[in-house]
Amino acid sequence: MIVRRLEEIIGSEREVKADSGNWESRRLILNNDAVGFSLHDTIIHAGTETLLWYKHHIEAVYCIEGEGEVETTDDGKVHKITPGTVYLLNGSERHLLRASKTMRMVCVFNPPVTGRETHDADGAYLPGADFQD
Ligand code: 9YT
Repeated sequence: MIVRRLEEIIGSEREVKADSGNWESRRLILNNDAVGFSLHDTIIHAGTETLLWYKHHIEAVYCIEGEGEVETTDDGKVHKITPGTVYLLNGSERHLLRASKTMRMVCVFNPPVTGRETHDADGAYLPGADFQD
């Protein structure tokens, strides 16, 4: 069994901050834990808009604090996000994530991220296979 606490992750290499300053992601479970998913506690800062497009990953995003919206860019559909809302990117949807109040999200990625991915120009993470430990 593995036990980790957010307080150990904050300020460590498992805490990743976006270059844009829009979000930070505290990676609780990563690829090298070898369980088939990664689990992140992510903060999306108020007043930000982020274009994301996970072409190689499925992501579930569960809001536990704050308020915002997610828009799928193909069809312009906008979904309000409040605590208790989950959205599941099961179709590689390109999307815009906006926070009106700072949001705290629990994110699960399959395949798991390694912790070293950076978003490319499209807002995608490269496949984990390129980054195996
Ligand atoms: C909700 C979302 O996709 N935010 C971007 C960061 C990502 N969740 C991550 O790497 O934790």
